[in-house]
Amino acid sequence: MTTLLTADDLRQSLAEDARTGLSASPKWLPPKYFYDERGSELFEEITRLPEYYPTRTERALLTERAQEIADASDAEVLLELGSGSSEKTRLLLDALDRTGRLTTYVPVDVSASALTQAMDALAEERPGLVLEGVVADFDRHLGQLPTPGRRMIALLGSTLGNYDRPGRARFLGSVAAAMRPGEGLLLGLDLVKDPGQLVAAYDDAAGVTAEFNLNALRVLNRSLGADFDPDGFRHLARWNAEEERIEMRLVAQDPARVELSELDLVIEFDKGEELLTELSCKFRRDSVAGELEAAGFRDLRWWTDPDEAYALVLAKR
Ligand code: AVJ
Repeated sequence: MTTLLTADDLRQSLAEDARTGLSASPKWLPPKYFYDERGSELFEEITRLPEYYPTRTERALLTERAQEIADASDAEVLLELGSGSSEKTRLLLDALDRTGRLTTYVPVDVSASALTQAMDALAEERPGLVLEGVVADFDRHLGQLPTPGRRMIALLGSTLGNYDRPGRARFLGSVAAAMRPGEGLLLGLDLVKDPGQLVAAYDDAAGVTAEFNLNALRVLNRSLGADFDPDGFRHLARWNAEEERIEMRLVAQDPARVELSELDLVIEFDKGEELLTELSCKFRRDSVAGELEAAGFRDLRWWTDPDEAYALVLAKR
């Protein structure tokens, strides 16, 4: 396993982002710090909720289309950004295996523990597969990722939706810059649909998403010596129709004063003040095609389920 991002680097970038975001108005935090051990568990739980259709829709699509995707990609290497538990990856690995060209799987994640777990399981299941895990932050290390053959780079789970439009242009531009001609980018994307269904997916009846959102405060408490009282905040998921995205926030139930001892920072919340913790942008075929082409991708292929809830897109560099 290669480490481009140590636990200390991650803490350092959390410190910088928390200082910037919590001092801003309105206040915000980037979602990548949700995924500590508890956060990753809660996210896995979210993917099994009845309201949260993206994971199971993506899995069904992959089950049906993995072979077409693998054939079209012509890849020798699957590099997966934000691989997490590498659960859906197996469908792609099986299909790539059947092309006879697959040699290597490169899972990339900010969580060393998630990577180790996923790689241990895969090593056992697939003795012939070379595993080159990389602990990295794909906002920083795209240019340093391994190229042990022609790659298909996968970003599944609609993770691209965490970026706003300018963020996506920057991200897709860096991905394109890190790729060789003929390599493929596979994106899983959640599509624009009925707002009621979208809000339900981010505000489930069992309250798991609320716990996931509030866990961000626990991460700050532990990593930065903060003293947030999670009980003093409420989970909010709102559909922003203009920007076509779900916005997750935490709302202060009362005025609050929070000390972040390791940042030497005190922040104040008014009653009702909101902290933006996550954007989850939803996509349309035409705008995705435009954004990919603008970033330097070509030969787009698009697969969707019968309800057009979710899409897989393969683009070539
Ligand atoms: C992993 C970022 C794609 O936006 O749907 C799920 C995270 N947040 N429920 C998403 C998430 C709340 C998820 N992504």
